[in-house]
Amino acid sequence: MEKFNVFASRLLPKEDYLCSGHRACQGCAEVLAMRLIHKALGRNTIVASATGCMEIISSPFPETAWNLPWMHVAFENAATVASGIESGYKALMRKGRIPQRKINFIAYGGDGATADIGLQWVSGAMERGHNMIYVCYDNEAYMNTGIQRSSSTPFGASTTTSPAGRESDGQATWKKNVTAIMAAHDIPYVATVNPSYPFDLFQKIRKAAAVDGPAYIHAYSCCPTGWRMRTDLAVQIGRLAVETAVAPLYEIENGKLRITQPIEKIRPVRDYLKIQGRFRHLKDTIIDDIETRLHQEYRALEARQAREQEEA
Ligand SMILES: Cc1ncc(C[n+]2csc(CCOP(=O)(O)OP(=O)(O)O)c2C)c(N)n1
Ligand SMILES: [Mg+2]
Repeated sequence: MEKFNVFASRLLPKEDYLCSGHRACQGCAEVLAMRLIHKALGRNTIVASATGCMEIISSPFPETAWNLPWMHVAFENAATVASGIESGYKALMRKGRIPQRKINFIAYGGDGATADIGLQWVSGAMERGHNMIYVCYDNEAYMNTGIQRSSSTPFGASTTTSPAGRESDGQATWKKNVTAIMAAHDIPYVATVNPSYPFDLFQKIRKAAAVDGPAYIHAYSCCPTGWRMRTDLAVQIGRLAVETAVAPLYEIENGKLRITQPIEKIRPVRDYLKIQGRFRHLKDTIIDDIETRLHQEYRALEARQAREQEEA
């Protein structure tokens, strides 16, 4: 994609199921990811959405931006509701009350809903083997309630509950690896996606919909409001996140890991951090620690991929 001048909107389906007129902030990558996901899934889709930015901006009563069956559920249990809808449809089809057909059952949660408050519910739905997709929109904080830190907030980021100042360098813990936790459930498909790589995203969502059983998708999504960055850099920062190994793109299909956007030479993480106000306070020594850790994590992904290719 670097080498070609691709106009993505010509190559992707025209239909939109999340329509214009919603109230997302300028430069919101979450809403872009969501729109692309629904282009990939098509019409036969039912959505259960946890509370969070994506629910708030798309369904202010009495309006809705959804052109699909869509249900707002409590913060923690979108996965449970989607799994119940899936089971209900399965029973109705088995009893011949409705015709057999392929329906995509999707649950959405932000990083707060997924990594913290709904973690056990997502785990339960994945473990029970429902034929559904759970998508976590990771904007790395509780954004719609005012930028509070979550366990998915990266080390060093300043948020309203991990503020940088004289006594603190921002978030003091390393980002929880929810993708790895979900992969540990041994489900058929797990992948990371990023709306700055629309074709990669598109293919992964199609795969997630095609597998028989649960799929987990972790969508890296920048939030210019919470990350204190320029809104016109939203797509660029997604590419920087991949090139600096902040958010590598990979999939784990039936237990086998494949890096879908391999990095030849990892870019300095400073290129990524310096355009975000939430990292403005970071000293060089802390940036070096962050970089060391990111490189270790990326090398571990490469090593796993190589080991599994050898075993195959
Ligand atoms: C049990 C419960 N606790 C807290 C809230 C208040 N609340 C609603 S949305 C939200 C933040 C959501 O954060 P996240 O899941 O990361 O989604 P984002 O807004 O960042 O997209 C909070 C704390 C709630 N609705 N229910
Ligand atoms: Mg969030």
